[in-house]
Amino acid sequence: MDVELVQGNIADVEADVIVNAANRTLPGGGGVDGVIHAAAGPGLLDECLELRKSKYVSGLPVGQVAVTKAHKLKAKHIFHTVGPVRGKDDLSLLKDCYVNCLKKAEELGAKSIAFPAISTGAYKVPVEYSAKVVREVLGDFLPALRVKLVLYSYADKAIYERVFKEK
Ligand code: AR6
Repeated sequence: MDVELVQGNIADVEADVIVNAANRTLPGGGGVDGVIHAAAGPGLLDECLELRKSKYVSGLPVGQVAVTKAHKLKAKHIFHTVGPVRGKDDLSLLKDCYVNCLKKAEELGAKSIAFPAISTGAYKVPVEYSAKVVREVLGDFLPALRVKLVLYSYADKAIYERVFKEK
């Protein structure tokens, strides 16, 4: 398993797949979603709105993944996944986000994938909880691809490092 913890802006990370922490209606938003849409350009929003009309009329379900082109990002695909909202959704669905993205990446023949810490911003899931979920998924899944876990702050990266060392 090839896993790397990275501190930085996910839109600057090199990977075949960049994962977006989206919302159910796919129109873009703040946080990672805003940064990815800004870097990918307006074509991404058009594609997301089209997907919503054609495939996700009642919204992308929590834990599922929608695939778009990367537009102006250097990646091959952007995966849009919706994490659970703390206090509203079943938090075990966070695992589904990671598992479904990894499965889809393998299906598409991607060699690398970059994840943000899904749900740990606007959706208020603690970073420590997220790190434990990701550690478990990567332990179970043994992905053949290179996984980059992108944390926006050094403090969040330190939490991931600590949880990953507890293995
Ligand atoms: N690169 C990497 N990580 C980042 C970046 C970045 N450029 N910017 C923020 N983070 P969030 P969520 C971290 O809120 O909790 C949007 O409006 C951030 O510090 O992006 O799943 C969507 O449209 C946090 O640790 O995603 C949805 O409505 C993590 O990324 C909603 O927010 C996730 O924060 C999704 O909320």
